Amino acid sequence: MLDVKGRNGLIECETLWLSDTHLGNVHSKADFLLAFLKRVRCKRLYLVGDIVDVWSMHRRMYWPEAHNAVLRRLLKMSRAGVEIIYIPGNHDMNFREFEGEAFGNVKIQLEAVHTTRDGRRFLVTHGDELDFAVRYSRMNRLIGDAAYSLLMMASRLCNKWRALTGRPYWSLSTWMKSHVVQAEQAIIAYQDAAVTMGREAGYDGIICGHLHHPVVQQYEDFLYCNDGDWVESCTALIEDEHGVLHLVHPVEESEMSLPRLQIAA
Ligand SMILES: [Mn+2]
Repeated sequence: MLDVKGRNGLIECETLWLSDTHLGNVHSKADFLLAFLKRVRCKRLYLVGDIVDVWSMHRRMYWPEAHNAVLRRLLKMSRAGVEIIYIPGNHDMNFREFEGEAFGNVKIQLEAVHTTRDGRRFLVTHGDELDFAVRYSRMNRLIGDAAYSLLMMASRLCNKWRALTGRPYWSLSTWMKSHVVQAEQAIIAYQDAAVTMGREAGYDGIICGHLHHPVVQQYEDFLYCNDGDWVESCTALIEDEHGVLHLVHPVEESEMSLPRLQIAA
């Protein structure tokens, strides 16, 4: 069983997957991420892409102390013996040229194969290579860079107003993505493409990020996992001592409240 000792207790797991932290982007929820990292203990950590948002820093340089604190925390985990595998995504694709290199205990790989404690083999990849599945869909326009920034801005304003009026945190883009039919169809197309790719390569499942749409979903004998992001949903994926994968939501509802933990299968 997953060891969760209360709201501020430690979260102990075998493996942790994080992606789409978008450090360097004004919308990154680095404070929440740092609070989560201080609570979690794992043996292996996969950073599944878009960890540092190099793209957004081309437009605007943004690097507050909290973003350095996250990197310091990751290095501390690495020094303490956590094996860290960094799989660059599309926003940090500059680091793909370091494929096969290691910075201390941090290994850079384009993808990874993870075997769970119960012997299942998962392909771990950021997932932007699956964009072809949604290229012509409305989703592409929705999460297109400019539109996405605008949406995030609207969401921030909305939440400022909600905080001022005592309402809990609410994710506009999460709401939009799940309410716009075309976006839903695009997510389905993306997931189907991920399942097909993983299945044809002989894996038992796939673990990716990129979509900012956290979910653990069974497709017959194949498991699709998306670890989410730290821009909107603030989620991570963990493997417990039995090899079972769980999506964790350490931050919920109120941006003002302390991180809270919820577990979905
Ligand atoms: Mn991405």
